[in-house]
Order: sequence, then structure tokens, then C-alpha cells
Amino acid sequence: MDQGRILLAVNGFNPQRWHELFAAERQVVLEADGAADPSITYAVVWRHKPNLLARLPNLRAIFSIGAGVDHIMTDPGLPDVPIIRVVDPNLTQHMSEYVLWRVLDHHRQSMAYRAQQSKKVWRDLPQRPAGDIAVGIMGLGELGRTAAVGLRAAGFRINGWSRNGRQVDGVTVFAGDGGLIPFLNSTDILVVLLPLTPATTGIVDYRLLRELRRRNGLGGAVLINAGRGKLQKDDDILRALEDGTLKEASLDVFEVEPLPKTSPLWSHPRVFATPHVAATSDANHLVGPMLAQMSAIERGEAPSNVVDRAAGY
Ligand code: NDP
Ligand code: OXD
Repeated sequence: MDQGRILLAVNGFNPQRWHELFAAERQVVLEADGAADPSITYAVVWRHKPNLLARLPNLRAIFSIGAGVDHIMTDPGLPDVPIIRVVDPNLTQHMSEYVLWRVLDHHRQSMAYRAQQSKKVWRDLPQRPAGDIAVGIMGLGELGRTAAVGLRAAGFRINGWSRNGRQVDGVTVFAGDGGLIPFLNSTDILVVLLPLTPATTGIVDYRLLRELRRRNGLGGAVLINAGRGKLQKDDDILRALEDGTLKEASLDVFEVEPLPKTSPLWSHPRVFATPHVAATSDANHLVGPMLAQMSAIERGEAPSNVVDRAAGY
């Protein structure tokens, strides 16, 4: 049977390596080459143009280049075919590293010691045991659950928040709307690993940050967001940093990306900012599994890692 062609519709980065690897196995069409092509059976996308996929009459599945699919779900002309997202050990490992790195960096007071170093100040700061600190992970999915394992091994206590409240070993799990405030009230360092959906948009606002635990001796609450920028309100984070609601923040994602040069978050002394790189999708790891899923679909098998459209992730 004719395999059909792959549409590679990518905005925001150069897809050359993806193109090379897909093209070694199947014919590939780049968006610019003309997308309204009945020979296209799969679309591999990152921030594709709205309504583009509606023009593909024989599309069998849409592959997200990332773990998040918010960039797909907002397309008003989304065809009714499976949307397959990235679940990949390499990406998961990178996210776990990012989370552990940022939690340890805040825990070991890296920002304060950097500030001291710049002034040649020799002064020790209070050292807290990791076991005194509760890290709360919003989103206990593929990434949140694995990040919890690394944090636990480093000695932290772990809380987690999800929709269904499924139990996770070594994690105190809180569920749904009713569990949110108790989760925040027992969390010192908040790690956000939620998907962006209508239910989670703007959830990390000033009111939410006020609910975090700020115990004497710990120096204040910390926010780490590696989920999506539109989960948070940048201005609320700045306000929380200014009035002591937050001590520090590590932000990998922002309401607007790239973060505008005018944003005060760039130069805030208690913000650590990275350009959406906590866990980058790597074509060398992801193209093989995507091709395997395409072959599985053609054999009549059900694809894995299919997005729940109603839930939006
Ligand atoms: P999953 O779909 O595996 O997990 C999502 C988790 O969020 C689940 O535990 C889910 O709950 C929970 N959740 C979703 N909506 C709600 C809600 N309304 N209330 C409470 N909990 C909710 O996603 P991943 O772990 O694979 O990825 C998470 C996100 O990380 C991605 O969507 C993406 O946006 C982001 N990401 C960022 C990267 C970066 O470089 N910065 C790289 C990769 C991903 P339940 O378990 O009940 O379903
Ligand atoms: C993703 C991302 O969703 O890189 O995978 O943001």
C-alpha cells in the first residue's frame, strides 16, 4: 500500500534535522510546498498555521513535536483524527534534570550566594535539611511523576496535584479543585508541570501564590514553572516577588515568548530565566518512534500517547 506523505509544519525553529530523518523513510512535504495535498496522511506539527490541517482530506493522525499539545488544540479547523503527543525517556530525563537543578539551586541559596560573591562577602547562610522542605508538583503526569522520583532521592518531601488524584509512590497526592488550596498550603517550593488547557490558563496568579507556605526560617516560597507560560500571570509573579509572597522564581516559560526585552523578569535579581529549554524535543530521539507509530497505524494497530480531546491534553 502507498505509504502516503508526511506534512512537516513547523514554526519557530528550523526543522532541517526532522526533515532529513523523516525523508530517509518517507516522502515529506514542507508547509511552504503546498499543504492542500490529498497524498498527505500524517502531519508532524509545532505551532502550525490555523486551519492548515483541515485542508488534508486523507489525514490519519497528527503528531505533536512536543509533549504539550496546546499549540494544536487551539486550531479551529482541527480534523477528527488521533493527536499523538511526545512521551519520550530522553525528554523526561531532561525535565527531571531541570526540576532537580532548579529545586537544589533555590534550596542551596544560589541566588543569595551569587549576590554575596559579587560583593566579596564571606558569610554563611542558614542551611536547612531537604527533608524539612515540601516540593509541590502541579501536574503529576509523565514529567511530574518522574521529577518526583529524583526529588525524593534528593531528600525532599513531595506533594502532587492532579485532576484524578491517582496515587504515586512517595508523593502526598491532592486532587482537583478541592485539593488545590490544601496542596498549596503545605508546599514550600511549587513546581508547575501542567498542560495548558482552558481549565489551567492563568492558574498561577497572585491569589494562588499567596496560598503557598511561607514558614519562618525558610526565607519564603519559591515558584518554578516549566509547563507553559500562559499558565502564569507574569505581572502577578513580579508583584509576589516584590511584596515577599515569593522569595525567588525559576521560569522556563512566559506569557509571551520570546520574553519581550522590556520585561522586568529579565533583570529581576531573584528570577532565573531560561528560554523554554527545560526539555527540548530532539529529532534524533523522536523521529524513529513517530515513524514506528505511522507503521503501526497502517497495520491497523491503535497508536499510543493519544491526546484526550475532551480534557485537552
Ligand atoms: P501529562 O499529560 O502526562 O500530565 C499532565 C498532568 O497535569 C496530569 O497529572 C494531569 O492530571 C494534570 N492536569 C491537567 N489538567 C489539570 C487540572 N485542570 N487540574 C489538575 N491537574 C491537571 O503531561 P506531561 O507530564 O507529559 O507534560 C506536562 C506539560 O509540560 C506539557 O503539557 C507541556 O506543556 C510542558 N512541557 C514543557 C517543556 C519545556 O521545555 N518547558 C517540555 C515538555 C513539556 P491527571 O493525572 O489527573 O490527568
Ligand atoms: C513540549 C515543549 O511541549 O518543548 O514538549 O514545550
